[in-house]
Amino acid sequence: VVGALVAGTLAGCTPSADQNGDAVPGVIPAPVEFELRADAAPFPVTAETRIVVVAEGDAAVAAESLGVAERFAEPLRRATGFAIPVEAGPQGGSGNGTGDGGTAGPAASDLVFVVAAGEAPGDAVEGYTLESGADGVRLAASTAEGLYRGTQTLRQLLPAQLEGAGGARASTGLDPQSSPQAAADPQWQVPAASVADAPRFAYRGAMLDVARHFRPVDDVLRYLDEIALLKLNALHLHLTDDQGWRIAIDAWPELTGVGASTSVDGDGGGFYTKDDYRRIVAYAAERYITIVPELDLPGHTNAALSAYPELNADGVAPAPYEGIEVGFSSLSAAPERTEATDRFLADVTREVAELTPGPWLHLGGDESLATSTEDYLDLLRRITAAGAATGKTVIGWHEMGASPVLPPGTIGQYWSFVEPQEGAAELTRSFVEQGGRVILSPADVAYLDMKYGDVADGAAAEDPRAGALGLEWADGPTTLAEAYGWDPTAIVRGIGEREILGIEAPVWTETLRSLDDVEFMAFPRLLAIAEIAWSPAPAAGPDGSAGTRDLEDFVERVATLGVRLDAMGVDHFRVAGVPWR
Ligand code: TNX
Repeated sequence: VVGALVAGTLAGCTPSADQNGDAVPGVIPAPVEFELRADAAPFPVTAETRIVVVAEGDAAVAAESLGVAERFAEPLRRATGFAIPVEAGPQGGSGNGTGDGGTAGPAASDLVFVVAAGEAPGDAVEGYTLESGADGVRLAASTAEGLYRGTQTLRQLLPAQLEGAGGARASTGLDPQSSPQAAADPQWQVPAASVADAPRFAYRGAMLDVARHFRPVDDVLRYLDEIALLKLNALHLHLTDDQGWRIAIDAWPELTGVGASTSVDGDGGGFYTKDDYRRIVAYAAERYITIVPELDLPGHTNAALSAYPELNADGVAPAPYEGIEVGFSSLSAAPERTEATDRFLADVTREVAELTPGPWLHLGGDESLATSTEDYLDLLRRITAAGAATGKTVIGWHEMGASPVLPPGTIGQYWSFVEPQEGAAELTRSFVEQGGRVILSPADVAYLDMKYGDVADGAAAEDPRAGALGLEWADGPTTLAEAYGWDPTAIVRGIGEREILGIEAPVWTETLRSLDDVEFMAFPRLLAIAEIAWSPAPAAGPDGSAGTRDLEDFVERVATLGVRLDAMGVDHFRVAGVPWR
């Protein structure tokens, strides 16, 4: 039987071809255990197919699980034309399984979604198991969240045409994009497979800088859809910077009245009303993604300073800023500004925290180069205290580790290089020494706004954006292989598996004017970061040395997922070294 497996566990899950020579699906991020049985009959999706949801526990869990099933069913209905009803199974608990018209027990033609204690490997909140074959599909998890993550694997096992016109993109209600693949008539089937999966790190994030260039709500919703496919569970919104303040604050209306009018290069302003932000939070929650709002303080504050003279050391509001320099602006630590500054800090942190159901509030702390160390530490103390007073756990860029009085549990976000630059390692360890943990975003591998280092080939060579978009300060351009080839536990001495809350890939938008630009920079490199965040560490070498990931296997799966990105209408750079189809 072993010989019949075309793919084994992570180390050997090389995609292969079925009897027709068609590529079988590869899944990104790679599951912990993944077997595809090419010789076994697949599960056919037909007009009879139902999704039967069997949820143990209270009615809320059942309702939530039905919601997850509905979100999976919608694009499948649209793409196949089949009814695909979602029904509560015998233990569904919502009354659907009894009386006349009650749901019959699961049949071989059904997708059965189970949510019950003990179903996920290790009972992990986000874990799931998946069994598929001719006698049905069984997707099981311990929570609705785990079920949702599992549906993203199931989605990747179905033909890419699932995502085409009328597919997942259309479920956002945003202009659906057709694709060349949408025309073809695919085999609606799930290959025979066994999957057991759970994430390596609890926090798997993407960051979008909506301050340098504002992105409207619909663009953020699209990006949420895209990162959900990769099982990311956090979207960090960089809401404020020198070039714009993008979130309405009732107590300080000119933050957006004045501070949201500009962006880099004068490309127009914009901001989120509180209802806009609530819409983003709700859409993210349906995908089990936590919104992490960032108010970048005390530096990166020209937009706020331009709106309120009383926040400035000299009492004079500066002009709006449309350049891309950093490190020139700061709140003031002067005694005569204390009252206004502390009122500002209390109001902005409270109002944003009130809008945010997630546990985190990111308060920046980076590149505060316009203050003395003494003033910086004084401001940090007041900023983090204001943040903690909201009840949220504070996150800060690693510079915030300079503060010896961080609120309990404060999380540090590391943005130096794979080889830590001056002081970054010490600053990062300070968070752990004070009881917190660390999010890793090493800029030379995880900053998706760095120019592509991959030499383009074929048609890609003619894509002028590869040379034009992005910055280069983080040790030059970054290749897909570099984004994939780093080990989170080997960055900062003393920061190992237990100290790492997770991994995040930021997109800064100084040079990025549209969602297409953002997507182009993020894809495919975000696939690499998502896999590092979710998939197990590669097995150590026989001599105990750190293992390396299988780049060849990865790029094959990137090529497979590329067809899906096309169908979703997600712009991406066809980097050299990937056998794009
Ligand atoms: C550094 S990383 C910044 C941002 C820039 C980015 C550009 C960090 C905490 N600060 O202000 O946008 O580089 O790559």
